[in-house]
Amino acid sequence: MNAFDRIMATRKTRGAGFWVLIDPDRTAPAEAAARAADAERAGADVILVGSSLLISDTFGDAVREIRSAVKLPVIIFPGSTAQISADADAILFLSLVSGRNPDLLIGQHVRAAPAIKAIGLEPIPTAYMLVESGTLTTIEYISDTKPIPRQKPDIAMAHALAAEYMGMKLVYLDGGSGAKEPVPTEMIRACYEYITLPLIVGGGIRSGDAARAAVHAGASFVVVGNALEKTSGRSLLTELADAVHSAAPA
Ligand code: 1GP
Repeated sequence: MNAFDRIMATRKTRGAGFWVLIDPDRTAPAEAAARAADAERAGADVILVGSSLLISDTFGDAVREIRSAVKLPVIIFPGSTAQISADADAILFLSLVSGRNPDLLIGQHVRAAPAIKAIGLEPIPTAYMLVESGTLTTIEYISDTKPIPRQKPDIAMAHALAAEYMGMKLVYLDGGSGAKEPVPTEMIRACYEYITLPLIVGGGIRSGDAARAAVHAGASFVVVGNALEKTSGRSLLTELADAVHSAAPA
């Protein structure tokens, strides 16, 4: 089964998927592997690996060590064409559709696609939408794009529908790593009710309650990164996994 089918299967069997994001810039490869194994034990469904800005040169090592530590799908969440590895199961082939930066809409994709094909990595076409989060996030600064205003669910709906009509397979509503506020539940719900694509939601989710609220509003997959880096993470991991798996769109 390919990675896309595996993630869709977890959505079917568990209601929603809990995805743990590991930033190779903030976690040395051996520690990244240990954190991925902890996440797997706690019930995570996917390990995402990536960073909107990569300073270190350990990306390849991190993906390889994580791959050997877990059976879960290891999926790249790339910040640039530098983040490609044959050791991953798949890559979110992201187009930053909420912005108007052509390099992040199509430019980097043209440069990356031949390399992705050559190494046999599975691309998962994903519309990436950056949502205002109450602080200037790294992704907002680096991408040089304006996030969708928090009080404008209609803007998110129109972008999500355009992405669906363009043939994307997933829509990622992201406040950006370290977001002050998670994506508003009203915006998640508005997109959930308007389109048929599964929604990934992340950025600023730090508790089971916040994760549960995202799933209630219609998220199929919830991503948590930052909050798990700040503690040893194990009890929070279990809390988050249980919250995501016991919630359902209401
Ligand atoms: C960022 O959605 C991810 O792109 C995760 O965000 O690090 O704030 O959990 P956090």
